[in-house]
Amino acid sequence: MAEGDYDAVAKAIAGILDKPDYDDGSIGPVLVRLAWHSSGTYDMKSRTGGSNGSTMRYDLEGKDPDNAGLEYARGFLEPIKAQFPWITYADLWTLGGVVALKALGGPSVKWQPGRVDYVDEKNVPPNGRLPDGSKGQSHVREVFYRMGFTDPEIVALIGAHNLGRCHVDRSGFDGQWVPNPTRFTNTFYKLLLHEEWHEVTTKAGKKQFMNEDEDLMMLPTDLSLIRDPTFKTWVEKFAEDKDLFFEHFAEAFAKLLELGVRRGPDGKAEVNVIKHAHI
Ligand code: CCH
Repeated sequence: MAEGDYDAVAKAIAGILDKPDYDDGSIGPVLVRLAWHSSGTYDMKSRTGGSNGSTMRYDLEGKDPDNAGLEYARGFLEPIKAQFPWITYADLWTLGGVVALKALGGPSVKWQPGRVDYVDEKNVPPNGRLPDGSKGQSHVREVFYRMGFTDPEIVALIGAHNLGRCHVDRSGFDGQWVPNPTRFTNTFYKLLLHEEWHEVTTKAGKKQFMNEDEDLMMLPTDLSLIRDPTFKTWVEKFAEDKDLFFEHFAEAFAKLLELGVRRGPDGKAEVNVIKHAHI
């Protein structure tokens, strides 16, 4: 297989997405989450974190409770890494999300290779940079503004909750957002607006919201998208117009995967240096 043939890698990833004995029959949703969590550590001010470096390989980030369950996603991609040893993990994990999204009916997302794998754990970002589902709109804004996103981008990105589910043994939250969690559409926004949501406490003690039939759920952060008037205008637009949602999502997801990736003339990304305090 020719080195640098990313189309071949993408095809191989597409070939392993169906997995009847896992969750809802597809590893796609957890691959999308891996791509997001590997990128969502970015801090615009210090220019640290992000998908470059594949720092989740190191325990400090890999064992962050916010990343619980992503060891499955990383494991699912190991056979692909074995088949194409020249691809970096940082490129593989982001490409995995792009391939999964498309295969599950989502938009095509622009993706570029060139991320490197850091050779030590010096530049692993600290825990606590990813959003906490128990919180509200000011927390959501704080976390996503730190990455450099705008309100419409935030609402579009969280629309990824059209896919997959919460696992009580991973995050403490429990259930799925939409009836078909392996088909990427704008159903999440429609349900946010049109279902009646009431608060429940999960077996793990987390507060979340359920619809009247108690077969669908929302996180407090999801509900904040209709409690905040600016967010809500975007929820309404995306609920009404799937194409508009897809356009916004594709742009914002591509931006997410590029955060902190500064390529040199050779196409390879530079190291995002975390300055450690001098003691
Ligand atoms: Fe998410 N997400 N996410 N999410 N997420 C969870 C699952 C998925 C938050 C919390 C959670 C984004 C934004 C947010 C996915 C994609 C994205 C879970 C359950 C929690 C909790 C984990 C478990 O138990 O397995 C919070 C909070 C925010 C923002 O406020 C963004 C942005 C994206 C992608 C663009 C996907 C996909 C899943 C399903 C994973 C699976 O395993 O099925």
